[in-house]
Amino acid sequence: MAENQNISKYTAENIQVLKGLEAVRRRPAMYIGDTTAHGLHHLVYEIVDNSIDEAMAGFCTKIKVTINKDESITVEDNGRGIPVDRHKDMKKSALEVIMTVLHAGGKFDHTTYKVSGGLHGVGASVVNALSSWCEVEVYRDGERYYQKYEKGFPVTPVKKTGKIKHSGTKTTFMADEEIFSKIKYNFDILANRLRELAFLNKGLRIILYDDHDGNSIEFQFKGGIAEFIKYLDQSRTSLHKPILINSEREGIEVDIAFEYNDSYSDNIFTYCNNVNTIEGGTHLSGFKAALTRTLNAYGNKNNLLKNVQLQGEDVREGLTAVISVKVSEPQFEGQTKTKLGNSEVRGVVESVFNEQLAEYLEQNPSVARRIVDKNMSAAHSREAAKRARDLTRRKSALESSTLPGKLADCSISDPQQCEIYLVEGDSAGGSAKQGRDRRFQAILPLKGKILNVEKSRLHKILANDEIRTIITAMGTGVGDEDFEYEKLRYHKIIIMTDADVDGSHIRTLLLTFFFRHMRKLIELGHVYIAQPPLYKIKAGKEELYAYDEEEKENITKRFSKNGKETKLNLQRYKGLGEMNPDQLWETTMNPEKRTLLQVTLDNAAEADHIFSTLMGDQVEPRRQFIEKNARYVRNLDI
Ligand code: 0RA
Repeated sequence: MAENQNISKYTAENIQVLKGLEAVRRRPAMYIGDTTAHGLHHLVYEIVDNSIDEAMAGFCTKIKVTINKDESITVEDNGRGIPVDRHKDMKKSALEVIMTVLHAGGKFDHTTYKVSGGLHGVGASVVNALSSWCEVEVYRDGERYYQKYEKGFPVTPVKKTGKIKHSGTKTTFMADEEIFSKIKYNFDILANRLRELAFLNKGLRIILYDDHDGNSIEFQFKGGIAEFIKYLDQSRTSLHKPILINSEREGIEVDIAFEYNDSYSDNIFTYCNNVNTIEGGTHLSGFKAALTRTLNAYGNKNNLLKNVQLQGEDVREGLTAVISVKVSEPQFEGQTKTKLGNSEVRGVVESVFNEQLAEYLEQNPSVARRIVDKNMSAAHSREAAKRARDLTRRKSALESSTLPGKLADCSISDPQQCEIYLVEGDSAGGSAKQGRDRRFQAILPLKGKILNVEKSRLHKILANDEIRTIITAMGTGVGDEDFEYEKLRYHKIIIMTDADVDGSHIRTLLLTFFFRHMRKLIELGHVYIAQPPLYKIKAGKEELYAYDEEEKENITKRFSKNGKETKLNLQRYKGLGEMNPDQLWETTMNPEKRTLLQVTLDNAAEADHIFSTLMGDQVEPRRQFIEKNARYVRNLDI
């Protein structure tokens, strides 16, 4: 009804607006990815990105995000304020155009902003279209301006509402419950992205406030990505202070910070215009090429290499690096549109990094020495591993072509239809084997503790039987060069452990392994966590399962109201082994009934921080982390 009235009011030049908003509401996933929690949080990032653009242009120093009690979101900045003057072509205010016309933000106008963030770059109009209501206040030239919208349509004109001394923009929106399955924001998810943005935009103050409980957090990093490196390596022992490289060339701004630590992981995070380019791209390849070349050149010149040629993997062992480039017309490619495609960026990053790293090494010989020593130790270990492999080549070739004996494989061979359960313990493994649908479900029981991969080099990890079994079952191989996604044998990898401390430890060990050595499987959404029930409740003849405390409470309440004659019998499952094969199938494995928790990787830097803290050597950061995140750790979902 309301929309029809709007149509009759609309003139020819507004047809464009109508079409745009309709398209967004009809196919929201095209614009924000999906309409689950992921898409919901994306709305906040879209609005924040506009304020970040204003900060990158040098006019905004502070952004405040508020989760309001009614689950609306307010984003306020102290920039210049969105212009409110009349837009020549559109015959209405610039504010209204930005809020209602698809792609009308500054992003398509390079005269306004040289670079602009945002992955989708869809802007405020998309958030507006997907909101039941939205209000914008603009503070500009001493005046306050206000406009309100519903489902993207203006319901008031742009009005003056009083005088104000400072400038800025304040947007409040209420995500539309007709579009989103659940409207509930997660403080930690928002905090993690805002922290990342604060690291990437040196000096910018970003505040997150939750009006439900007064919880708040403020980020401001005067050291920018150098502080990002310290944060990432908080639980690792670094070999030197972060090295910083910064330059602008051919209109491309390059910012690099890195340090070596005594671990074996290779941790490079790349960004273009504040977007985390998970799949890498030209900035990453320029960086890698320059790192290998410059360290070899320095080592040779100073006789530190002794006939060894450092390989890429040698110079990346124990490296934590953040690469951030700002480009005016970024091209995002790849499976998840997070691979930087601009070819000119490769050369710029490579030459800037070559020159400045060489200069740094010349000027800091003791740090340079420590770095090359670390590289050499990695090279020696790689060569030793290769000799060992060559010696046993015939044996391992045989091994890798046969599937592990304890794997109960499925009969279907199309990986898309197949799933594998990694099950804790032989007894639960036995029940799973009996209970499964053997056509498409494979079972791999795992015995004892899995090796903590956070503390070992790849060749040692590969010497571990349990890990080798997992790799062989997956079919993909591991490592930088040897991982072959196309050979993945199961498209669902389901971790099924007991709901106790040991189970959660094993789950974390497995997740750490996938995160460090088969990250793509997580990135592409192949890794899941099974959700076995916590309780069985017998009410008279009925048998019910409760998967969390809340569900247990609800069920018990319902039956105690039903009348006194129903007898309740509550059984708490301590381990998977307490369920017989039928029960395990019914509650946890039957695709028609089970719920699986998909492991997602929204924020790779935060996931690294979590894993290195949980699995690393240093006790104090781990203790603090677990104390602060007791609830989170129990349901670790990175
Ligand atoms: C001046 C010019 C333009 C944008 C802004 C200020 C501005 C926009 C936003 C959005 C959130 N906060 C903001 N602060 C300032 C350019 C407008 C255009 O080119 O269409």
